[in-house]
Amino acid sequence: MDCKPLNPFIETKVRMWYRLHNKKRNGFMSRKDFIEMADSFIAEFKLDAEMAHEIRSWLVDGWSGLIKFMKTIGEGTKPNIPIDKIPTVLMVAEKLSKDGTITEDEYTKAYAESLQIQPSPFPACFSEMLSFFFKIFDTDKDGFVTEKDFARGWRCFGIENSKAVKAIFAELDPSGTGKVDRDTYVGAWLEYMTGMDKNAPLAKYFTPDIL
Ligand SMILES: [Ca+2]
Repeated sequence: MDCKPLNPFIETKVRMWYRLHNKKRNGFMSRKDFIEMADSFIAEFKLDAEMAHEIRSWLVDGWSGLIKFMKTIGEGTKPNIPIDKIPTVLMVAEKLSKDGTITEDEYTKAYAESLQIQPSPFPACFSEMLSFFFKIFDTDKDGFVTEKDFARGWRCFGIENSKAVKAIFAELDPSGTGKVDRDTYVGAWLEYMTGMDKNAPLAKYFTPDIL
């Protein structure tokens, strides 16, 4: 079964995100690329074994994680994973489990499937992942992320443009407190991946100029 095309604005944003974290800028992401990305976080934030394991499961095996997450939807009832509606999610998870490469088109299609099945596992699963990253970035555990830690984290994702990162941080921290809380961080990413606001902080700055 083929899923509907994504809304063009959301598709543009999903493709932009793929290009941003495709550090080699070669159009392909392999298991090895995701392992390298996880390793850069582990080194930069000196993650302990438990956190290192968790970041690998999110970054390297994220699509398999999404499939597992779907088993938790409808708690108390028998999980009913609509396999026929998410063929690209399954294919991408399978490829990345075996060091295959995924393309931008495959990533975008898998994303569309995961967003369009009902109930979509994406917002809840993605929020959990974002909260985990926030925990990493909040290095002094005060419940806030500073601009410095924010920039360190985003560099690990492959976003080196410090001017853009500074501008995004300023949008997330409009009163200039120098810190951003978890709900603001998670909300900004959820808006980026699922929302329609063209002036939202990430949508505004995640443009080809940032690459
Ligand atoms: Ca902090």
